[in-house]
Amino acid sequence: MTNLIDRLFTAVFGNVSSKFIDNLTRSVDQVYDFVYVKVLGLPFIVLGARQTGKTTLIEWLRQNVASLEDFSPAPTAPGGDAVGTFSSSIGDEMMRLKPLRDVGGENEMWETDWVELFREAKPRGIIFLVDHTDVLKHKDALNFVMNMIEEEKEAQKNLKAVLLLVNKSDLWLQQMTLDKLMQQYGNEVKRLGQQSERLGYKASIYSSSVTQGVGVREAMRTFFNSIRPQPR
Ligand SMILES: Nc1nc2c(ncn2[C@@H]2O[C@H](COP(=O)(O)OP(=O)(O)O)[C@@H](O)[C@H]2O)c(=O)[nH]1
Ligand SMILES: [Mg+2]
Repeated sequence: MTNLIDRLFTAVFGNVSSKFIDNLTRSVDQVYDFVYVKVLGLPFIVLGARQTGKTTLIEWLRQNVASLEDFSPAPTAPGGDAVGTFSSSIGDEMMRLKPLRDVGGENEMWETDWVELFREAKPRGIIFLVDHTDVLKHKDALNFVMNMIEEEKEAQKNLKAVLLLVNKSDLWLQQMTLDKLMQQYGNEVKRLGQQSERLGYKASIYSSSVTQGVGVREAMRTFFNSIRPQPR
């Protein structure tokens, strides 16, 4: 019998095309990638520079999604009201996103740029992952994402949450608070707050250590509560 979680969990890993990277930065070693994820019918994307912990986060989610409040995958959940209706309404997008017949759930590489991904997936949420290094690189990419949200009016309508997850706290939280670290992102944080108010999505900033399991459950719970369909 296939694991219920596996059936309710889709993750497509992809590279960001070189065109996108050229636009964002001239440096070859600064590579970005993404994961497109769908849990219980709710699509979201995880963006960020390589080595920030995206794959590790997806693995954490796969193992822990059942323990996130409101996301216990009861056997009836896929047919249940809110989620079921929602799933069927994004059916077409899913097909277009997965032209390679069967992605087998994970590890299927898919090349695109973030704008194309955002346009196609119309995600309910974006998780933007950074760590304590390379602040300039992360700021660049974060600004790019906010521009993208601003410009893509259609996809923008579906967006309910943006989570900025500052990962690897086990490596920096002893020396620095999250507030202190975020001071380096002052303009971006301000812009995120203003944009979220104007466009009506929930912006949040959390620190986490995905490998140590610190802070990640709380961040994910907040994020999922924001992207799941709210009862009218
Ligand atoms: N110290 C520390 N390392 C982490 C954490 N999360 C991920 N890593 C490590 O960072 C490296 C890159 O992680 P990965 O998930 O492959 O990053 P991705 O490129 O964004 O998918 C791996 O060696 C992970 O074990 C964390 O919270 N703390
Ligand atoms: Mg990865």
